[in-house]
Formats: sequence, C-alpha cells, structure tokens
Amino acid sequence: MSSVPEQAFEALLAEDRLFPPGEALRGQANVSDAGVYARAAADPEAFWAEAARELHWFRGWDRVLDWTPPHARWFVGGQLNAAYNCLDRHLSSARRNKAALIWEGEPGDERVLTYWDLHREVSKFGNVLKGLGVVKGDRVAIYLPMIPEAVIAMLACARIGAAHSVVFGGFSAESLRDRINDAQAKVLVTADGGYRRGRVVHLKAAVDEAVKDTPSIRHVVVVRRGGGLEVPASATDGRDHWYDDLMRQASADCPAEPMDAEDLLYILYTSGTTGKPKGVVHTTGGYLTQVQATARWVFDLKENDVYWCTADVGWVTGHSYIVYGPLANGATVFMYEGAPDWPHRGRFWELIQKYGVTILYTAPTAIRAFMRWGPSWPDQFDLSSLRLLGSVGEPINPEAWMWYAEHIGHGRCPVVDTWWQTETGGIMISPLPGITSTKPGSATRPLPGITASVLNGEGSDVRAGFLAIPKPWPGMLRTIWGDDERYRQTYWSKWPNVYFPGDGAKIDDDGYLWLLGRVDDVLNVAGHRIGTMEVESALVDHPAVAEAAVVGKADEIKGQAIAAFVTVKEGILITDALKAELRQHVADKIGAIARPDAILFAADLPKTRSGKIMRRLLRDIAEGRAMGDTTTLADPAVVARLKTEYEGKES
Ligand code: 7RM
Repeated sequence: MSSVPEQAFEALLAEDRLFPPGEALRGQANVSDAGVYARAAADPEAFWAEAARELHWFRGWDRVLDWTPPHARWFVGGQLNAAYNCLDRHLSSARRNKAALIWEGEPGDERVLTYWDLHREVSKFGNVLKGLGVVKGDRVAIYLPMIPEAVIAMLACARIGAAHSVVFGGFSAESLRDRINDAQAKVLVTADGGYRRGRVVHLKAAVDEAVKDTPSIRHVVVVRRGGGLEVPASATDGRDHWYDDLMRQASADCPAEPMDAEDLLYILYTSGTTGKPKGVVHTTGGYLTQVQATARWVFDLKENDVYWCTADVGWVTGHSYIVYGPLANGATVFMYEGAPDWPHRGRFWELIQKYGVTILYTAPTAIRAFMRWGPSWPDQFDLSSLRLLGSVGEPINPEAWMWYAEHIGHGRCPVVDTWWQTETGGIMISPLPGITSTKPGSATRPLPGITASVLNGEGSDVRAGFLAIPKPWPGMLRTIWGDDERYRQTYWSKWPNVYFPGDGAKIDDDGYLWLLGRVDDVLNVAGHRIGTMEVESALVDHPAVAEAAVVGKADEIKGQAIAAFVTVKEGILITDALKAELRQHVADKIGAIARPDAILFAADLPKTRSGKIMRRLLRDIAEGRAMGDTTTLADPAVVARLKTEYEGKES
C-alpha cells in the first residue's frame, strides 16, 4: 500500500475538516432521507429489488438473490435488455429529442446525438453485427478512440445479446491480441485512428499486427476517423469493412433481445498479480441495477444536467459511468476525445464553459496535474454551471480534494470521492451529496445496500487493515472469464465468504473509511491498474534482460510511478541506449501507460533464502527511504550495493 505513505496517513486521520451538504442540495437531492441506510441494511434484497424496479424488465424476476458462495445470481428468472433500458425507454417521452451524447473531438469537431439518434445508430449497428454473423452469446472486441462509435458499438452488442470486450485504445497490438484470444472474439470494431495531443494514433496499424494471430476474428469493422490509412480496408480479403459502408445499408429496425438477468453483458480485462490480465465478467440485471441507481444517487443526476466523466470508455469507469449508468437514467452525457493539456492547459475548463457542464467526474491524478499548472487556467473560464464534483481511481489526498473543491467547485459543489473497482461494477463507497458530511481524503461510508469492513488477516475487525466486502452486491463480478478457480483464489480465499478487494483501509471513530491503495503487486499509475508481473514479463522478454523486479514509487502527479530493477545477461553492455530501448520495449509489449519511469541496472536483485525477490526493500530504495528489515535476505550485501548504485544514478 505504497500510494499513501504511513506519515501522510497519520495526517489523514488527523483531518478534522467536515463539510456538511450544501444549501442547494439539502432536501433537493435524489436521495435526501438519511433513513435510507437503515432501511437498506434491514432488508438489502428488498432494497435492491426496489432499485431494480427503476429499470424496464421484459419479465419480472422470481428471486432477488441466489447466493451460493462465491457465486451470486441476482434477479433470477428476470429478463431485460441493457440497450433497451439506455435507449428505447426514453423514446416514449420528451426525452427522445434530448441530447444523449454531446461529443467533441480533440481537433474541435462536434457531434450531438439525441436519444432518438443514438437509438437509430445502435439499432443499425446491431444489424451490421448480425450481418457479420454475430449471434447472442458471441464476444465482440472494441478497440476505439473516444468517439461516439465506441458507445454505439457497446450498446449495439448489448442490444443483440453479444458481449463486448472493450480494449483501451492505448494498449499495444500484443495486449489487444491476448485479450481477443482469451475472449475468443468473433468481430473486432476499430478505427483508422484517433487524435491525441495533435497527433493521429494509428489504431488500425496495431489491429493489423494483432489480428495476424487471432484465429477467432472473422471480421474487422473500421470507423473512418483519423486520416493516414494507406491501404483501403477492403484490401484484406473480405475481412475488413468500413463502418460507414456497412451502416449505409443497415436497417434501423433491430428489436432488443430479451436477456436473462444473469446473461453475460461484457468482459473487461484488468491487471492482477500474475502476468496474465483477468477477464472480469459482468452480467446484465444486477450490474445495470447498480450502475443506474448509483449514478442517480451519487451524482444526483437530474433531467437538465450535462454530465461529464473524463475516463476513457476502455476502463470500467467509462463502461459504468459514461455509458450504462447515465444513459439508463436518460441523462445528457458529454464526451471528449482528447487530453486535458492540448492545445492548452485550460482545455477542460473551456469545454465546461462551452457546454455548461454541471457534473464533473475525474481522477486525482488529473486534479494533481491541474494543481501543478495553477489556478490561473480554470480562472480564465466561467465554471458557474458546475454543481457537483466527483473523484475516482485512486486515493485522493486532502490537498487535492481541497484544491478541487476551491478552485473548480468555488466552494459551491459537493465533492464525492467514489471507491470501487472493475470487479465491483459500480460505486461501493461514496458520500451521498444530499446527506453525507464529507472529510477531504475519505470516501466516507458504503452506499445503502452495500457493506464494507476493515479486517485483519484472521478476519477480525480492526482500525487498520484490509478492506473487506462481507455481503454480495448486484454489480459484483460473476467470475473470471474461463478461470473460475482464479476467481475463487483471488477474491474469496482470504476469508470465508467475504470478498477481498486487494486494498488497504482504515476506519475512523465516525465510521468513515480511508482507502490506502493496493496491498498486492498491482500498481496504480495515474489511476490505471498495472500488474508488476506484467511489466516484469515484458522486460524479461527483451533479449538483453536476465531478471527484472518492478515496484511502484511515490509520484506527485501519477500517485505511483514505475521503477524497474533490471539485471542483464552475461556480456551485455549497460548503456543509456539500452535503458531507452527497454522502456520502449515495455510500451510496445503492453502500451505506453506501462512504460517504466525509471530503470536501474543492478548486479543482483535482493532475494530471500527461498529465492523470492524482496520488493519491499526495492520500494524503500526507489523512494529513498531507510531500509526496513533485511534479516531474511540471502545476501545482505546485494541490497547495500543496490542502494548506493541507485542513489548514484537514478533516472
Ligand atoms: C474505478 C476503478 C480499482 C482500484 C481499487 C483502488 C483504486 C479506485 C478509489 C481507489 C481510493 C478511491 N477501477 N481506487 N477508486 N482508491 N479511493 N476513490 O478505478 O479496477 O481500475 O481500479 O483503484 O485501489 O482497488 S479499477
């Protein structure tokens, strides 16, 4: 749990600022009655059933919950369709001509899709997928930039009962290939390119590389977005198709497939403690219930809001809080393709002013960057439309929380720090803006209907230990795709029938939770989960490398940065060029987000007598701390040597 050092944590607990809900929300929020917590706790199943009734069901459920640990089934026997709930349901009211999606591309191009428009596009693309042979239960891989077609493709899958597997556009060809093969996807939806900081990212080039070795892929659909694609997509033997060619011929009549509550909605890969990412499985009824409800409760979504979640749809935050949660609520979602500092550092504030954004949901890493750039950027724009601010992805330090509240919220906007994971599907721990008094740096309490405690390894309640979720919840992952044993091992083997999220936590005298970061070998770099093993495997894959150990190093902006300790093979010359080559090699293997910030060549790595690399010591070295206990080391001289080396030539 290296994102919040212990000293900083003591300061956190001394944090006694308390911010009660503001005037504007008291009594006016979607959830205003504090009695909701007790009601939910008294009968969680009845509580979640009430939330599920906000959705449209083709057939009602027979049982709310079937809990056979560690497997839960929610709304057993019920039938619904996620795309129907996000689109069709809104067409019978005034919402049908309301903006569902307001989009701006990085170069400044604009598009608005009303609910009716989005329904039409999704229906057409549903028919396109069917035309390419996709049937209910198939998997479709999506590798797209932040353009409306990403949302269209996801909802089209949901509409016809296919599962999507969205792969973040920043991942490499190899990462894409592995995810396609694990899910056995039949169709891949991509674009020729996207824009990032003024440059075209050539997604199709990565796709061409990936699909050389993905036997399950029958068709590749290419959205025309960036220029610069030399080979016409149709050149590859009937495999590639332009999106707009297919859409021109597609009918807009595509009935939503009735899905079982427990039918697969999507797979999303996330890093774990081994080199192989886990395919987190989400099903339809429970997931949609939780994201619809939590979007309404936590963001207090109202009919006239313009809601902006700055995540990429390639991450779970994009799935749950750009697509399914807000659209199931009939909200207007603003979506932006580009980076916050291009063409200038006021870009986000300019967009908020331009579109009258009322709710902003972003990550601490972004907030810390804004802090560093200074308040003169947001101060140039009119942010008075904002009424609520959210944070997600990693612990938010009180300074960043306060800066966000003051310089972006101007003291008017509640800040909701939301803790959850790819695995939880939806928000689990968060303030309710009309009820909860917030403390900067604390995600406060579990939401109504959700339980959380802080336990030690033996399963006893403690003030500081591991976060634990004792009871099943609707949006929980159902398994790991193709590996139920890993599901049991990873999440359910620490305590009997209690979910282990992998985070450290403390609980204060008021029962507020303070999340402390990961306790496993998973890093959180700028809000992105990266397994140390994945980076190590990528490094060892390079011909010059003998051994590698990767640790997180505290970073002011990114939370954690990647530090890699590397030993080279006999006869290899250690040079700056090799260092650059290794960093690039990792970026090529995994994606730029995993590029190590620092590489240190070492003669040896510190190991226990049983041969385990002692990462704790490497972290101490990387962060320049006094070293902890070294008595279990096989050769204490190794670490002393390493420390001198590292301090001499950190890069
Ligand atoms: C939504 C998301 C999950 C991990 C999780 C934590 C960390 C996320 C917070 C947080 C402290 C928060 N999904 N995390 N939100 N830590 N406070 N509000 O990020 O699967 O990509 O990551 O992120 O360590 O386990 S994720």
